Amino acid sequence: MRPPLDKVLVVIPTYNEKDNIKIACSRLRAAVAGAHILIVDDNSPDGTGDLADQLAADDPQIHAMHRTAKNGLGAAYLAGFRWGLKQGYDVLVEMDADGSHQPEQLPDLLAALATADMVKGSRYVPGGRVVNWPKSRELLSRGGSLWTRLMIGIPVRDITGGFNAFRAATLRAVIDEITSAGYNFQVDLTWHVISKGLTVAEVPITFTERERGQSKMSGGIVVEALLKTTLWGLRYRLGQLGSALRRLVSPRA
Ligand SMILES: Nc1nc2c(ncn2[C@@H]2O[C@H](COP(=O)(O)OP(=O)(O)O)[C@@H](O)[C@H]2O)c(=O)[nH]1
Ligand SMILES: [Mg+2]
Repeated sequence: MRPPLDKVLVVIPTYNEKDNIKIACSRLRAAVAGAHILIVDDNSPDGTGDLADQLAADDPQIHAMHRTAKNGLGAAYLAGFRWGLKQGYDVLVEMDADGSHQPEQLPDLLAALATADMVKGSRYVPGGRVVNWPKSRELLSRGGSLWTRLMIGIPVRDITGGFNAFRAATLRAVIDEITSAGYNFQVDLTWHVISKGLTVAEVPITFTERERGQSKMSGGIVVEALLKTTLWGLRYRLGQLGSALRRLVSPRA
């Protein structure tokens, strides 16, 4: 028997999202009435943290966590996940604050979790779409996914996607091994889940570029992702080579 999937926590990391966070929360509350929301704010200078406190004061299903400095999306998620696991949620979800992920598609992710350990909202499976993204960003994302697929050989199409749902047990199995602070966090999580022999399902989503506020994507984030996936890939491919050589030397081993 698989554990229940009733108690859902959506973790939303924020840095300067005062024009977006309220809309994201109300859309989420309308789309999945039972879900709780945890806003993890990194001391945003624009006052997003105060707004998160107001939202939490007005709605018992909304919670706010405050961190002292901008330490990357991955670090914010890890803190949010740890809180959620301690509170006993069955399902933990990652979602951006800026409207890129559609809360109305969360029910599709949750439904797919019935038969998977992790579900990725995917732009690059049939039915998935990207709206209003500059060509350069799409190229970076598709190129990053392809590079990662080639390097670490896992069959996930949208490996950098950030609209994801996890069973609590899945996160418990990997959380202490995740080291990426920036956007490579998404690759890190997916790769560790697959390495444990757990299943990842991809469901199509529509990703829409933000209309308000600014992206926090930077060159440093890209470099972290490139270096890490290449390193993991080399390690993985060397491991494969080692096993092949061992089989050659002693074919029955
Ligand atoms: N707490 C926190 N949130 C962050 C940080 N960097 C990005 N975010 C949030 O992560 C989500 C995705 O970031 P965004 O800038 O939209 O990235 P993009 O969609 O790849 O351009 C948004 O909700 C951001 O506010 C960070 O360092 N700390
Ligand atoms: Mg965004």
